[in-house]
Amino acid sequence: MIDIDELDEKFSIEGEVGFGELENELVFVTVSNKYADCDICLYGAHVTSFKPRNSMEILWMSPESNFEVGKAIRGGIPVCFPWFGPHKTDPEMPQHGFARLMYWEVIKTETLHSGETLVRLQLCSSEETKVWWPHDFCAQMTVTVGLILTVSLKITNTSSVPFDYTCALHSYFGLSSIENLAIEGLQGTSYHNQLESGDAVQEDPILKIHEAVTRHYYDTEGPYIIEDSIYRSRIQVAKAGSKVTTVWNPWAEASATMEDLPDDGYETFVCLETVNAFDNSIHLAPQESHETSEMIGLEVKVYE
Ligand code: TA6
Repeated sequence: MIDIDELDEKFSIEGEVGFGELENELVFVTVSNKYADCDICLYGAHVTSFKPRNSMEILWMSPESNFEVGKAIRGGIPVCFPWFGPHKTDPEMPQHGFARLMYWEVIKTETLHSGETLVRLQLCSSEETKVWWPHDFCAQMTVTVGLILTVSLKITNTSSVPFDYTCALHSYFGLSSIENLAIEGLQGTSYHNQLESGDAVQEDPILKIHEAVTRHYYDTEGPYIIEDSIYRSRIQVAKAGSKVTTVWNPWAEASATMEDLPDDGYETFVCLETVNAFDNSIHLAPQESHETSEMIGLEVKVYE
């Protein structure tokens, strides 16, 4: 049971950081500073909203998302850990790991000298996590809210034996329409097409999406631009500590089968995900850490 008064007492910052039950009794940290507003759900360490001051919402949330313990939130930035996608050997295990299905603990809030706000959440191994994964670990999700939103997932191996994990910051970006989307920054990179089980190289400087897409781009550094010609927006997505970038849109047929997505939900978002998986799973020796980070900001382009 989360005690909101206790959280407030320990971690609220007047006029800047607060706590409350926002969606169906799930507890959120709300951040508001001179740069932006941001909501982070403690369930999953899940950023559900990032709105730079005087600007549009950057992230997309499904209007039919579950906000219920035991189910994943659809939209925002799901944290996938300690595996990305289906479990390697056991189809009964939750897709994308268990980190997005657990409450994280708040361990720090701070106003930085820049006026940005830092919020740090933590999930460490316990009897509950060991039902799914046998390893001792500590995961920290640091969210820094400024004109740029930085989300950083740091995993530390707190055991005496090495382990491997995969992970993703599975970000959903809002669009006027998928037809108006152009993603820049992937030209010349090879990718695995999960839907056709084949590999290819992206020749075009711009990726446009006209059908279901699940592509895992290898050896990618970023940054990327998500351009929306009707919103006249250019969202820049940069990353660090990640070698794979996944682009996902389910399109109509799959959307219709997903209970937490409207049938036409695919029309107004794209996922551009900061990933470590496949040939780039992370190996951690005892006491070693690795950080996977994503930096998201809006660039306003004036069209002639
Ligand atoms: O990252 C792409 C992907 O793994 C897709 O295959 C698709 O299933 C998507 O993530 C969403 O997964 P979820 O478990 O959140 O429905």
